[in-house]
Amino acid sequence: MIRTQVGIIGAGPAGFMLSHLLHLEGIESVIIERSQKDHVRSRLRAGVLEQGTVEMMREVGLGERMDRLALEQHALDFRFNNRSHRLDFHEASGGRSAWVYPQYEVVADLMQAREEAGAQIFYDAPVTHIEGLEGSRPTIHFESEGQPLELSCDFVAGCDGFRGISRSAIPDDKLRLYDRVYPFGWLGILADAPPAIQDITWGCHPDGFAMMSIRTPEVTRLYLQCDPDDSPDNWSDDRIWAALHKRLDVDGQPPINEGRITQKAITAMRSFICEPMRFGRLFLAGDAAHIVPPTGAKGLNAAMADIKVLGRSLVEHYKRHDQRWLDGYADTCLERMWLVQRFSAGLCTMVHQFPGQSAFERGMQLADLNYMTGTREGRAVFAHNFTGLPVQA
Ligand code: FAS
Ligand code: PHB
Repeated sequence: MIRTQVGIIGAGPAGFMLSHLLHLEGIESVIIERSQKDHVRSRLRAGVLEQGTVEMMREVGLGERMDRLALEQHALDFRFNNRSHRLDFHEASGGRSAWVYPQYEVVADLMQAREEAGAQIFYDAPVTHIEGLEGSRPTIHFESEGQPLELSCDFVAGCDGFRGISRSAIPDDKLRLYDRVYPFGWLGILADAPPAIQDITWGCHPDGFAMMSIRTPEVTRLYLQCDPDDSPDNWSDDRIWAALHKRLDVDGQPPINEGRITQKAITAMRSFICEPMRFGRLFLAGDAAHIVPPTGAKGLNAAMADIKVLGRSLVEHYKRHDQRWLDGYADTCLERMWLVQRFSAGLCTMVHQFPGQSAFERGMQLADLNYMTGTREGRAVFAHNFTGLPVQA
């Protein structure tokens, strides 16, 4: 039987950041991860960090490489009615920004920090079940190198993502699940093509949504709204570039740059949230508790916001024997997460074309886009949400 203070299921951004935060406070943890280390490191996923996530990385000593490589973003260029509508969220938020710094870089920084600190991390080690959550010493059962192992701990952090096991450890009669599945997905590509402009660009076109985002000065991440059941094999490079030009190019702006496509994948769209985020000594964080459509770039950032609260709560327990933070964890995270859900779902509805959408609904979308980009109040609401809502921790 292995013993620790906090057992962490999942070596994604949430699990790694929690383990790092606890280590900085002298609190022990063990991470158990079902995938192999290389797979954990190589997953593409998110690309944009909110101001609060960047500040958190700096506060925990992980700012140096990020500040060297991250690309600070001040605006988002909305394209509709064949025009560019630049929304300067830096100005509209009183100087807050968003940064392009891909999730795989965040994970690499966290993984390196934990390994340098000698963290105990089990890779290729699926958790099979958790017991004793309503007692004082839960046990996490997992497999490593074909052998069943057990981890005894004070608390379990369920950082195992949407398809993890920890949420299912909460009895059905205690769980309330809220779900919305969208009738479209995103075909995401990575291209060796420099960004045409330095702002992330959204195309809100009658053919469907498109985005040009940035990864490095030489590499762009591009997305096209597509059928959720579509296959990347149906999208030749020519078809991809034709659709991106049609949805993103407008008068008065340089057309998007083409280049060698190095990655193609389709992501489904979903809004999901589970209540409660705590059961006994189990605390859910990140995608284990909630999913947002990637439109608002909130998935990774919402995970980090949960961890900031959970880290503070565990420190208050261990260092000051104060239970109030742990007792308030779920409510604190859920209050903020419902606002993040609202922003992400609202953006998703505003910029995508829905099957069978009426002309009136298209009119409403254009009215929302004009209000959000064309008024000081609309820009302020977008900026407040896109650069990141405050975290109570
Ligand atoms: P993660 O899913 O990152 O990590 C959970 C970990 O738990 C995984 O490593 C998994 O292997 C492990 N695990 C699961 N079950 C286990 C078990 N039984 N035992 C042990 N380990 C187990 N967000 C954005 O903001 N912008 C985007 O553009 C974006 N694109 C995305 C594209 C895709 C295809 C996906 C899937 C997600 C995307 N997201 C995006 C959201 C994504 O970034 C998540 O929000 C983020 O990874 C959440 O981090 P974690 O909560 O740590 O969960
Ligand atoms: C991304 O670069 O992956 C990205 C950028 C902005 C968004 C969503 C995703 O709103």
